[in-house]
Amino acid sequence: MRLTGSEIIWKCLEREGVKHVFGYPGGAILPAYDALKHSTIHHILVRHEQGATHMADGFARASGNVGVAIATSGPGATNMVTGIATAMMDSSPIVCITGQVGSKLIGSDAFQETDITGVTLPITKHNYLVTRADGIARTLREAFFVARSGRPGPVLVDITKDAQQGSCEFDWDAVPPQLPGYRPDLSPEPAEYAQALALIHNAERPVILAGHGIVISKAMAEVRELAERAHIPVAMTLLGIGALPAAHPLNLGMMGMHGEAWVNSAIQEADLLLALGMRFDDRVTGNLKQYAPNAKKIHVEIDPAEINKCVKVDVALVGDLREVLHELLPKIETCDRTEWLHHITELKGHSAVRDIQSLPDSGHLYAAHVINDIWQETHTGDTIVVTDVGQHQMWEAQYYKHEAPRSLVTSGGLGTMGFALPAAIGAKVARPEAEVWVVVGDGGFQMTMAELATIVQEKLKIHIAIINNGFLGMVRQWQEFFYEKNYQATPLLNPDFVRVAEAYGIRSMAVTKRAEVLPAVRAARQHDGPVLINFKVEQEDSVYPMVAAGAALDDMIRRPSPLVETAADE
Ligand SMILES: Cc1cc2nc3c(=O)[nH]c(=O)nc-3n(C[C@H](O)[C@H](O)[C@H](O)COP(=O)(O)OP(=O)(O)OC[C@H]3O[C@@H](n4cnc5c(N)ncnc54)[C@H](O)[C@@H]3O)c2cc1C
Ligand SMILES: Cc1ncc(C[n+]2csc(CCOP(=O)(O)OP(=O)(O)O)c2C)c(N)n1
Ligand SMILES: [Mg+2]
Repeated sequence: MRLTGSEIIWKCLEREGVKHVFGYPGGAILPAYDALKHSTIHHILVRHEQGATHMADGFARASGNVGVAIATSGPGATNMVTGIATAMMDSSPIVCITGQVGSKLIGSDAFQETDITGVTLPITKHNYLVTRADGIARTLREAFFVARSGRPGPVLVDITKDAQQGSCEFDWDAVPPQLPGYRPDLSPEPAEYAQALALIHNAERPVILAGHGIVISKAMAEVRELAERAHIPVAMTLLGIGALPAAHPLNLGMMGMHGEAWVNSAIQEADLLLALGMRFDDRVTGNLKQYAPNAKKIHVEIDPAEINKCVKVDVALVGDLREVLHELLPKIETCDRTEWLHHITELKGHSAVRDIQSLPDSGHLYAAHVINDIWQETHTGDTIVVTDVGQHQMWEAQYYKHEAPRSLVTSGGLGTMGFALPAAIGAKVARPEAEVWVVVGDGGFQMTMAELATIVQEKLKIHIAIINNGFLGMVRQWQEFFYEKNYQATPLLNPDFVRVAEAYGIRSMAVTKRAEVLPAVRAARQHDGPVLINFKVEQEDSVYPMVAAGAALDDMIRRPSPLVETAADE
């Protein structure tokens, strides 16, 4: 079949199972847009190319399938950079397709020419420049293969205008991926399994560190079986949340900078850390010199580059987590860890810090109340919470108890403000039957709020909860703790978010009191369309506990008592 390069692009996407793409047109990608009319694929017009990449990313995180974003050359492509870096840091599989100036013009500073493969080299898993129509099919097949296999990640395919306009024979089956140097299928040696088993069976105080890789490899059932069989408590990374249900008795909660105190203490006291699909981020370890000093470490990880990168380990099992656990599980013996589990329960008892929840209603509204009430109303259903970055993100992780994988979508590694609203659009497109809640700060919301128009144009029922504290709250917290309350550039003068939403035709309401939270959440759920709720919360609350940067993991700043309240009631 003879087709143009543009037609081949859409045919390839269809063959990859793509039903939706997120994009924004422009000169160098216009031939591809012209051929869209022949395709069954639904194109979602975004308001900024950063939004397209976060939508593709949110789509991927909510579904496990590859998300696709499309942009023109030059400014269209460079607007994608933040979204690509976000996906790269969190191993999210997206394919970004960009138009490029004609191949004969490359290097001439042609109109809207940017060397986007050069720009994105360090923030993509792989990228390509295609200059001929007959290179498009093979490249796109490889791009999808690379994005979704092994450790997933973003792949960018830059296609020149003449490659889109040219034509050639299209034969999908004739162009399988050819990547002889790419080895996503490593597996450990028998001796390494034996070492790991010996460490697990000899440990008295083991802790599983459960990471994002569990969700990526779909190893939830295997991890649960391992924990239950060997009676090992499980600590979650931010991106591992949902890998084991929050209500599971062995689930301790989140570790790290804003993790639960008893989790961090248990890690520091452990004699074995069993790290499953997590990469020892600095938010997770605290000071590396003082990290889990008495623990042997086993690292199960698909990417050899992660082994001994931050934490030196005793045994590394390099391979797909699910496959590795299939090998290990039959050999795991039941062990009695009653004493250790009892000790952790005691640690828990000593550090009851969730005081805001149990306080009588003082007239002040805390973010914790809002998150808790959203959780109470929505957690029994198929709900996806998409957060932005900042204090509200940490409160969500602490107060929303996630029972299912892919029910929390959040930017962990890059910590990209502006992620939530577009990522929620991607999540809703991926799983239209799910209830989608955006939990976003007043700062981050303003970074990508233009995508409200995309929500309306696509008729998506998304619930937006702005946790409005009038501050770039997380930065204010650092200024409070470490810069003598010198609040430079953190107080926000905000627009009236209710009227902003109304301007887009989105139903909206403001909430200032605790008693109003549940009714507002219920009203939003019942409304037939998107809803924005502006929750005006305590302005100078902080996230506790907190491990200061550079401090040991169990050296935590705790909530001062009695609770200090500062915001004036309106
Ligand atoms: C404001 C803020 C505060 C934060 N505070 C905390 C905090 O208190 N606690 C916390 O935990 N995080 C925190 N984070 C997030 C933190 O920065 C990291 O993003 C997070 O800890 C990473 O979790 P992870 O290692 O599980 O996931 P990733 O970074 O996604 O790593 C996943 C790992 O799994 C591997 N993998 C992928 N697929 C497979 C497979 N099939 N088999 C085996 N391995 C696989 C990958 O190679 C990778 O090494 C915070 C972020 C922000 C923005
Ligand atoms: C794009 C981007 N710029 C700057 C930062 C640094 N930063 C991290 S949290 C934060 C404050 C977020 O404020 P807001 O969105 O209001 O959320 P809050 O912390 O108040 O809940 C800032 C500025 C970032 N993470 N991302
Ligand atoms: Mg804020």
